[in-house]
Amino acid sequence: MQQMDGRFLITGSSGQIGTELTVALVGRYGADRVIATDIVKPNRKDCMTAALDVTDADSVKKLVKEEGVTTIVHLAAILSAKGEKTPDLAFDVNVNGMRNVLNAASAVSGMKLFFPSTIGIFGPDTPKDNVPIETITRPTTMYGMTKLFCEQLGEYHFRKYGLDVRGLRLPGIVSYRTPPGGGTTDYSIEMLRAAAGGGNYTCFLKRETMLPMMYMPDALDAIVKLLEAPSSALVHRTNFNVMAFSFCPSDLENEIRKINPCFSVRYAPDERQAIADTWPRSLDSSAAAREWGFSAKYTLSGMVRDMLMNLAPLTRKE
Ligand code: AKB
Repeated sequence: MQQMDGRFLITGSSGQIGTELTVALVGRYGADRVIATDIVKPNRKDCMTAALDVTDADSVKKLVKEEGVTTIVHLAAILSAKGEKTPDLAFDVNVNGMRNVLNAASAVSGMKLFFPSTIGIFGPDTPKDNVPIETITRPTTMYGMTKLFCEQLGEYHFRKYGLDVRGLRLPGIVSYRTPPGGGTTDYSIEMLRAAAGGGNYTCFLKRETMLPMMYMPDALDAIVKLLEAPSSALVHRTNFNVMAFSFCPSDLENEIRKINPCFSVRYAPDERQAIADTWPRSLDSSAAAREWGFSAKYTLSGMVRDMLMNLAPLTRKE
């Protein structure tokens, strides 16, 4: 178990990444070191839990102060597809939530803050392949615009108040424990769930839509590595590009078919296609590798095998 003073506060802990990252942090630092929060009090027994609305500045400040929080993992956010349906909510949760968390964090000396940014901060003018950290960032979605602002607001707190802020631009994250909600890359998980349940799938993106992706164990490993990196090693702060591999829906379909030859996908792109069309195909993750040792272990075929094996018993229960 790693030694640490103070506690982790996780916002949005009931979401796709939060449910698994909470388990990882409890395993690494101990149950009494982790407070899992979400807008509805999380239903879990492995650590302390609380209801926390990140748009309520006073509640965020109070919890941080009263519970001796020294690291905030700020995951609460509205993702791309949901953000286009509810832009005001996305603005409120993503921008005001981040501002409240940053203000609470900067008021405590020695505080560390992690938050995920996204490939959504890129836009149609960004080059498509091997995209560097510094490039044209003109997102066209509310999600992308708010997350780009979060990166910049984080940098502002680092420069102005010395807050130890760290952030990653995550690609699509594939996982089986908690379904994601409201993302554009969610098709991949839906496809794998359909295959594991013995059904076929209608995909909301075109078969050739190539996007950068990563399997959850590699994402958790990346977050923990970035959190634990010595501050002095970080040249970048809130905008590390990371990805494991790129695939398009038909690559995933073909990979599933190697295990389940009867599986088939129908392609019926909807409004989420326009979001995916503005995102890059691949990212240059070399700064993350150089500055804090990022590496991803899973390949597409390894991920598909592991997903189908783990989803089979879960989809039987559903
Ligand atoms: C989404 O699809 O909105 C997210 C993301 C790529 O940030 N998974």
